[in-house]
Amino acid sequence: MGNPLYDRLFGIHAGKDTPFLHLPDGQALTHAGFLDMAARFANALTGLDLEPGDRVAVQVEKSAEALALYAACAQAGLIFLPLNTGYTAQELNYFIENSGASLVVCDTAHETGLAEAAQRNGARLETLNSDGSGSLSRRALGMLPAFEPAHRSEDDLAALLYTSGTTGRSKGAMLTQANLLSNAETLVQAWRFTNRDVLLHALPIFHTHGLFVATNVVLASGGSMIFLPKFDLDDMLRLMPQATTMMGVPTFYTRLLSDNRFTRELTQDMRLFISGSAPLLADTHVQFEDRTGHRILERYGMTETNMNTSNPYDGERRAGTVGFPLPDVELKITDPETGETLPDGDIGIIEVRGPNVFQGYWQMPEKTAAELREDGFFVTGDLGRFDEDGYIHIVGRGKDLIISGGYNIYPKEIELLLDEQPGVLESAIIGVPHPDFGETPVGILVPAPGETPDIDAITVRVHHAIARFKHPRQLIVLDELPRNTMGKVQKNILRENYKDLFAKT
Ligand code: MLC
Ligand code: AMP
Repeated sequence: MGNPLYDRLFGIHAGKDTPFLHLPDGQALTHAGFLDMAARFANALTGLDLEPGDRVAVQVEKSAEALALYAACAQAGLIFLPLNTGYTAQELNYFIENSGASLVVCDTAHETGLAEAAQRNGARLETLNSDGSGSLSRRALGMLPAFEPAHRSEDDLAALLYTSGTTGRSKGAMLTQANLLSNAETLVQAWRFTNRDVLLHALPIFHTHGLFVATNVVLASGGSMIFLPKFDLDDMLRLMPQATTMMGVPTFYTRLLSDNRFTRELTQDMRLFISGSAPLLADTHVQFEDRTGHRILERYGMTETNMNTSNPYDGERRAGTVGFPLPDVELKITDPETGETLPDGDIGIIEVRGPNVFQGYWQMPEKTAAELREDGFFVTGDLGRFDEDGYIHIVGRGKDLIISGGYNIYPKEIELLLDEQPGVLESAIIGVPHPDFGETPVGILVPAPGETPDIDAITVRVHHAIARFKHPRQLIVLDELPRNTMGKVQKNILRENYKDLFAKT
């Protein structure tokens, strides 16, 4: 039976002394060296009594070892559960409990904070730090650099990725080996990746974009990555001449354009720039072409589906659109009320079906049934339309969601927290335009009768409870929220009133 994910992404590189990761210290790790590291980790994991199908929750900084842990989970048949490094202990407790993780891997700095949550949920706790040290690495170092891959089928789960929801509770999207493999292999073809490509990789590796789109595509094509711990403008400019491709969220592109050192000459050896995870302004697309001569290739995806659409490699890359459905991906635009397919040109909800679409939310059958139709179409919650040439335009969201620098923020989660605060009657979180992050959350608070909410104290509690990127950038007190005749809060009015809060001056 084998192990298709391991065999087709990792095993194919056995024995190759070609570079895979160019690391910040100037060293390169070869494909063979990476596989040795992964096998040692796989031995360490099974040495902890983990068995195929167990969940491994991982909140660690980006490093070669962190990526090897992903490979090790594939090799040992474990379900990889990567977590944003910004999550607080309170948020992590939920993920550990909900997933029933058998092992939690974290930075030594967070070990004490997580010990209780791990113990309460019967999970083991091991550490892995950004420099590769930690208790899990120590175990791995004592192991053999060889591991017989666990038998798995394409239908077995490979990863569980948590994504927040409009009800405020995060849901674990179940992704099979086939979901990941089909998408990686499709994207290699669509974007013409080869073993000569060098990808400038500055994305985090706890999300679909940096982990599956970027890493799996490079693995499937046999190329290499300049593996940066995070986006740093100076590093990007310095290393761009050594790369052939880059993937980024729109903030990467606006930050690059904000620097005069980013020129046509600097990008002359680049073959392809890809953008996604949030809308790329048509203006950014145009400015980028004016400055560099390159047309950014925009694509559209989700945690639940990997990539759905892409602008063409050879044809026109149309600014403000996300291109066409990928091969084998069906996409339709439906009426939000009836679910009926709408005529081309009409705006409706984007639904997708294909080998990329996930299997449902971990142990949440009702939520799965609400979004994944029996015929296999997934209701994305994004609003879109086809233009006359078949390009898909994303024109908005049918779901209450804010995307800040490529990170999703669900207002409901923050509103529930604000509503609990002393002196607060109710609240609304809105997304307003932000020059760097695209959008940023702002909180509107309505005081309980006769009370004055203590904004400083509320801010401290919010900071303790939720990750930094979700913090409202400003809290504003209003006597009441605007409502329509049905009593529904009119967020559109609030968004309009505060749209210039962070406008460029
Ligand atoms: C960091 N901060 C953010 C933030 N990232 N706040 C809001 N939104 C963000 N995205 C916090 C930092 O902790 C810091 O807090 C402060 O904001 C300013 O930090 P910074 O130094 O300016 O930010 P930086 O670390 O440079 O990060 C910005 C970024 C990063 C845009 C480079 O967020 C990033 O790499 N985003 C990519 C996200 C991504 O991969 N998304 C893909 C999801 S998958 P303080 O307290 O220190 O001031 C998906 C599917 C698909 O959506 O289609 O791809
Ligand atoms: P996530 O849940 O983090 O995977 O985020 C998925 C969401 O990001 C989608 O539902 C879209 O709303 C948004 N998204 C991803 N790519 C694009 C894009 N190219 N343009 C606009 N929105 C995008």
